Amino acid sequence: MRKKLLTVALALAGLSVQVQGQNPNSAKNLPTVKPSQVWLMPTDAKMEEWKSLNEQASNEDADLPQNMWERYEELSENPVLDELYSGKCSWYCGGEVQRVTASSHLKAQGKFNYLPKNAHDFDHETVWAEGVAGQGEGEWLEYEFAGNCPRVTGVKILPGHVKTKAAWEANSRPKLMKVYYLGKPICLLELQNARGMQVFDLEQFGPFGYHDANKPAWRLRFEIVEVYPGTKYQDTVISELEFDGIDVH
Ligand SMILES: [Ca+2]
Repeated sequence: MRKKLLTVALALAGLSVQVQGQNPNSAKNLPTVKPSQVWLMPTDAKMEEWKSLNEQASNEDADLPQNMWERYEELSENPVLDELYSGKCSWYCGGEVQRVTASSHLKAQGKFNYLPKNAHDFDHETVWAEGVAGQGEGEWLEYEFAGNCPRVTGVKILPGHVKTKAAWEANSRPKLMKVYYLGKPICLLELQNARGMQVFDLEQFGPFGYHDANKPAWRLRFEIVEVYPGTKYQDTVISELEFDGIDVH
């Protein structure tokens, strides 16, 4: 009798192992989300031109000739520049990220650092780069929000080192990222191999957060699952990872 019970117990244990083998947490079983929009960076030449005009336009004493203003406005219409530098209304009018952390980061080199906060500083030239050997699969960026923070429904990512075309090609960029909410994997983001801002709508899984001061802080994690390899370095880089959402305005 005891032997029979043991056999049943082992059979049940075997079944349990099999069920775990089909764990919904494994990457294959998660829903995949493609970008709803991809906004390409301006060419390097246009970016240099915009930067020069932007500097002149920002100088209060400057009196930019009409044709230069028009050119500045024309270049500023690039959706990535508009998103990062126009100061237009967005989720950030009420939303705020409390902290950005990462599993690792590349050591500073000269005047350049690769800290996680660089992925959320609204500057396309500063970047987070993971700091482990190889392409950084399994490394992650994590964002912490306060309980009263407006809720999040989407993510905008500038993958790779977008500062210049050369930097973008030389470094690796994420191809597949696993999103975790409250520590649980919820979906995979399938990024294009494109030097531009990639917009992911995640309403179907959210909204994330509470918009309630009585609730605790919460986190979203983005883990590198697969990469598009760089031609020169094995460092996987993210220039920006920002949010969109509700409860603002
Ligand atoms: Ca940045």
